[in-house]
Amino acid sequence: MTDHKQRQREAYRAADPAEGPLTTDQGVVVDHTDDSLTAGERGPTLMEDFHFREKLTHFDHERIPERVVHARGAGAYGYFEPYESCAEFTRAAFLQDPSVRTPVFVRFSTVQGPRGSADTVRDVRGFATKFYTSQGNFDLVGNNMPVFFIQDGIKFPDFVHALKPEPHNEIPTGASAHDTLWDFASLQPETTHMMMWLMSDRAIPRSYRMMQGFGVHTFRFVAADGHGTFVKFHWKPKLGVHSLVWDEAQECGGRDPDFNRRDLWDAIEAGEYPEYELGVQLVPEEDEFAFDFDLLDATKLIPEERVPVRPVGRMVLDRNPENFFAETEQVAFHLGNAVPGIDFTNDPLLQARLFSYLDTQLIRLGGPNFAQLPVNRPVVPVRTNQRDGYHQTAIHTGTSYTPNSVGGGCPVIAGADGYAFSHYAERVDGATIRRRSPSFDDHYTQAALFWHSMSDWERRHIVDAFRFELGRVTSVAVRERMAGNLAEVDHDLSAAVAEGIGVPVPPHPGAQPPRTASPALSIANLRGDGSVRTRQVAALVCDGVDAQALTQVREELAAAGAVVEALAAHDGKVTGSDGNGYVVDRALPTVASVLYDAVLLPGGPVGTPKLAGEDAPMRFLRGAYRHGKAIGALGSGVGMVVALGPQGLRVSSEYGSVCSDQGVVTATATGPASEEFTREFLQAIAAHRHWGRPATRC
Ligand code: HDE
Repeated sequence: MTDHKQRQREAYRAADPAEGPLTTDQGVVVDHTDDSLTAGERGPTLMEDFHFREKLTHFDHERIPERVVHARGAGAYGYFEPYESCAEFTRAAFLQDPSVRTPVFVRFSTVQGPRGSADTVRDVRGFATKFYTSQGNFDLVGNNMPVFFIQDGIKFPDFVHALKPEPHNEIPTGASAHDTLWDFASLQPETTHMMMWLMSDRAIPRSYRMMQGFGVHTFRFVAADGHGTFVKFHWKPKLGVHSLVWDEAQECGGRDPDFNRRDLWDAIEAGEYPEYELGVQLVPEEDEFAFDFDLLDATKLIPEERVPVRPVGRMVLDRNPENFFAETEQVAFHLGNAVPGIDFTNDPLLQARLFSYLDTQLIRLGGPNFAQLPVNRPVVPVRTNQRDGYHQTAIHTGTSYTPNSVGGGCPVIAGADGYAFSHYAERVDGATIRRRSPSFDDHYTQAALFWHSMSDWERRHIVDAFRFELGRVTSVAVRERMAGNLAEVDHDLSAAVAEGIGVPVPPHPGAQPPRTASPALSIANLRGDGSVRTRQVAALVCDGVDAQALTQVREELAAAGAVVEALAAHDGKVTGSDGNGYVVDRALPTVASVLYDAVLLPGGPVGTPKLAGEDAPMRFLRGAYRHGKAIGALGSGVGMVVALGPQGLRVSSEYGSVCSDQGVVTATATGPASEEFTREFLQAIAAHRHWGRPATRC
């Protein structure tokens, strides 16, 4: 290579260096960037100000089209490592060797809202993982729910048009409670199963770190000997599955629209790396027809009790992106990014996605060269005959066709020796038809399975969610039709919903689906490792706070991994009962109880009675109580709990005794908290929410 070419390449690689003076895009150093070039101090701006024009032009073009769906997202880097070799089922390299870590990038998202919409809306969450494997990139583009709204991808534009804001006024943002979605759902019974999931607490996750992920479709593993096995992918979060309360989720949308994004970012910055276990459900090909549903139907799941989820590895997210746009926005997922050992099935939803993702990147990223963007680049060499196009950054040399002799035959074509991708040779024959398979017909059995698998409180939440959503639908016909669909799932469910939305209870359809349950579907059974790591605890303090109690409980909670913040009416410090100053982490007016998982009331004879008489702390406490969050009260802090007027809740009344009822842990003693208090409080926090709480008088 000539010196000139070498220098050019080096200059290219060194583009955007961190140090040195400001330049133009051409590398010309500029002496001024705050005033445009004008003819005289008050004169017209001159066309020859190339720096001004370049700066503005670039700025004008800073935005790219947001994703049609999943526009709102947050990403993180990490790694995946398998527990053991999966060679028996797949030759995918990243699933072979426990000592090999495969880098990953994950993007979590909501579906309906635009880029700037709130995080805590009722919606499905995207859970898309790019594995940078030694065989090229593998993308597992999943959701936090194991089924989908429709069975055939040709219906996706219809579904998304119905889900998106109404076309005339672009309302509602990020929400599903509107006429067009429910109109579609009521007319398209295949959505029923997914609608049950959408109305469940899964649709309002507490954190991206606390939700499951699912590949949804049935994929195919292919082993080195060529045999195939059907596979469904599952991610299970180490911290368990936890959700918000709907009322809280709505308030959160206003208090902190970035709630889930911030939570992910903060946890990674604090070294609390989110961790998920990858599991697979494996079905031998000979069992393809062993189920009472079709494995190719994405509105169905395989109950875990029927085919257990086999853990195969773990993923840890340990690095935040450096630049949101460059990485989280420009990442381009595609179902067709598959590696040898992982293949597709004839699921018609999956097949449609194989077209759509590549197509969407062309418009979103402005041309065919998006795989060259750093976040999309594989970690293995890329040798193609693809050339040119918008935003080409490679400087190709040599020939660009196969076969060639001029270029020495390069790049050569790999032989059939097993390391190249070769499509699974599935036998296919049939007439060309436009008709759904009758094996996709049953839309209610699994919706009923989901319903009957729920705990009492999950069922209550589902009924409330249907009442909320349909209660916002203006068309009575849609409300009635939807109640009719639900009657096919469970008549009691439809009656409870119908009553809430003011439509007649639909007639009993006669037969009902079996009342079977799959315990693995209930989040009541998915509590994770029971730890309180990263749970946010608000300690309400004021002058005169019991210094010993505050310091001790704070330290004990922190030792267990919880994050405790002291909140007071003002920033700065409060003076403790020992006369020392205690730092206030946040002023109460800047926060709200919805941003915390638990409340600590450390007591103190002077200040706490005053707190009980103030609006802001009591509002904070009332919110936490109403949303079922753990509350720990010591000494005079117990008085604040009593001031709420919880009817029938047991609180500690005897000096020194500890009482724990429905996640409210009280101890009337002053000074250091007992071991029993801390233990009970930690358990209450780990339980996440307490649903049986009696109402309060205020
Ligand atoms: Fe997507 N989907 N999808 N989807 N999807 C997109 O691709 C599409 C489906 C999912 O963080 C788009 O790059 C069709 C199921 C996630 O960047 C688009 C169909 C599941 C993400 C697209 C589906 C998903 C997307 C929009 C029906 C769960 C965000 C921007 C056949 C298994 C990825 C983009 C990210 C994004 C099309 C159905 C998950 C338009 C046509 C089922 C997590 O290509």
